[in-house]
Amino acid sequence: MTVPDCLPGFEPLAGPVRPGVVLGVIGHDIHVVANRILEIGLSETGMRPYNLGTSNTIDDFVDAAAETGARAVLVSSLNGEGEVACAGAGDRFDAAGLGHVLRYAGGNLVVGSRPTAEVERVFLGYGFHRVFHQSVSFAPVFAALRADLLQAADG
Ligand code: B12
Repeated sequence: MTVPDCLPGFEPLAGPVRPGVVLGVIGHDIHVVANRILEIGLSETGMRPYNLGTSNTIDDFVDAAAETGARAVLVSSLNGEGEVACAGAGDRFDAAGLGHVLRYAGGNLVVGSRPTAEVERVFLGYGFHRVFHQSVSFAPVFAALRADLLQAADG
């Protein structure tokens, strides 16, 4: 039996190697389920995941992107620590000469209940390109990532 390289609808992106994507959970947050599923999904949709697991700072994502040449980072926060820990994320990437690296944040990004639009505004202000607060499906994340990577390659 031939095992397909990618899920149907997610054929390999152009280029000699699969695009690298760093993912991980920020802060002292122990929620790992979405992180593990995201890693599997990235592989199955044509990406090359580098999973940092839990207990990361924004600088860990910056360092990993520099070391791997990743084209995107996916930052998870489920317990809400992200609101403090992600502040200034875009500036950290810019300072490392990695302003071109796509930055997504997702999970339960703040402590307690807040309007999604407000949470998105905070994280976009931190320099993330896309924000998925309490989203329910992974497929739109992978579709958006592929579209953004294609657009970045064209631009
Ligand atoms: C399982 C669970 C636990 C387990 C975790 C086991 C483990 N090792 O993973 C245990 C029991 C240990 C636990 C502990 C705690 N938990 Co808990 N936990 C949950 C629970 C029930 C499910 C989380 C889960 O795995 N869901 C399944 C995955 C697939 O979904 P998800 O995590 O929601 O992620 C989705 C999206 O957010 C998105 N996503 C996630 N990351 C990313 C990243 C990117 C880039 C993108 C695009 C998308 C994305 O993708 C997923 C699919 O939609 C949720 C409540 C709930 N029903 O969601 C609470 C919940 C996350 N926990 C919560 C809390 C508060 C805690 C504790 C602080 C409780 C305590 N006082 O001790 C501790 C955490 C301590 C710490 N240091 O972090 C809160 C967080 C509230 C907040 N943000 O304000 C929640 C929401 C419960 C609640 N309603 O209050 N928890």
